Amino acid sequence: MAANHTQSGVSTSKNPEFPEPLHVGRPNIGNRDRFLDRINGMLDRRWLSNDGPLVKDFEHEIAAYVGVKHCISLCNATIGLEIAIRALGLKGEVIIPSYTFVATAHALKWQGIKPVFADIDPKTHNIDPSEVERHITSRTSGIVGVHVWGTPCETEALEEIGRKHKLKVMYDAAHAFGCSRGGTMVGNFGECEVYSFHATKFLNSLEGGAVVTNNDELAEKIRLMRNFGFQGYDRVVSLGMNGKMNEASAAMGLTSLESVNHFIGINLRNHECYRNKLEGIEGVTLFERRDNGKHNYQYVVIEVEEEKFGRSRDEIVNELHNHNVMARKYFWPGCHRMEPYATEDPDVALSLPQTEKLAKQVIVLPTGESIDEEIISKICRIISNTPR
Ligand code: T4K
Repeated sequence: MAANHTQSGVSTSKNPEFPEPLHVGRPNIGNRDRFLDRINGMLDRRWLSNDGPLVKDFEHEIAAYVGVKHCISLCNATIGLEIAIRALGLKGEVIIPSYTFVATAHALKWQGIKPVFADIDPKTHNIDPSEVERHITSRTSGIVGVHVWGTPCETEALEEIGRKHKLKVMYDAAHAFGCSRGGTMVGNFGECEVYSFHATKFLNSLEGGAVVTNNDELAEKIRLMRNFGFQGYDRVVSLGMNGKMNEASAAMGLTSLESVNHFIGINLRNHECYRNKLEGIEGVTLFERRDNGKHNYQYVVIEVEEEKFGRSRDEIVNELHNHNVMARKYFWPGCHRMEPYATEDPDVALSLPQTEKLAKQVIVLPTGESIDEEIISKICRIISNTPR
């Protein structure tokens, strides 16, 4: 047996159930021929970036799918967040959850803004609106909600707080393409929303992202900012950067978009299979959305209660890694325990009890096209047989 180091740094012996590692975030690939045709067209045209025809098509198709007026494609969601934050004029302090991928916090910090972490609702894993208000100060300029795992935030409550305190509200919708809150698709909430089309996301464009908004003025500002502020050939009318999506990414994005129903079907099948196989394992609960909106089922998330299961979350993760199942501990330990935030505000954990608790309980399991019932059965057996 070979020595192996897991995410937690614990050295264990490897006893792989699977010859190849099973990764969380394995990309779903649409129709290869359609993708390659698009790539060939791109090469024939010799138009590789800068608002090319594939990018224009992609933006049009995304906006139509979501039912939103504007889609501005970008090279990734982190840059998308930064541009949106800047275009909205956010400054000073902005309230966000700590239970998110660190990009949400970094995008603010990179723009010279202090992310202020509010606690989450353990039922939804999303920012708790009732926790937001107590973090508002005279320096607060906005709220960035994150639709964690694709579950939409409590948008009405957040936007009501925004109106009351004159704060701008926008969303990090990196996980939530194809999801809705009731009958409203994510993409239509707040001032704007930012999708990620990274390889690991439900809809992938290799790398990529987009800001979607129903606000004409904001859309125009963001379009300028993503292209150095250029309006026409020689006229620069604002500060800008290079946030453009390229044509190969748009080719992948368009191809993925043609397969969204197929991807949802596979993810849903896997989700239901995990639910069946995990049922009856005391102390291990599959996270389920409790509202009735559309969902992409991109993340299979379990919560481990050590007192009931008798083994810790980390022991399960180590055991899965031993068997080549590369489960992840998203979003452990929470942004507030990452740098530079931990050093800047060492006591902040005290105000985040739900975040602290959840970050120690969650495991994200593999799903997608490369997973089937037999694999899921084995994964659940490994979980259930984790040694004490
Ligand atoms: N906001 C939120 C809430 C986010 O979750 C994210 C990104 C962002 C903003 C920023 O979006 P982008 O700027 O990236 O568009 C991964 C992704 O890189 C990241 O996009 C994602 N969230 C995050 C949740 O997951 P890491 O650091 O865990 O990546 P890594 O390299 O460990 O890969 C994740 C897993 O995917 C591994 O198990 C391997 C597998 N994988 C990955 C790639 C790229 C594959 O099987 N094939 C691949 O091509 O961040």
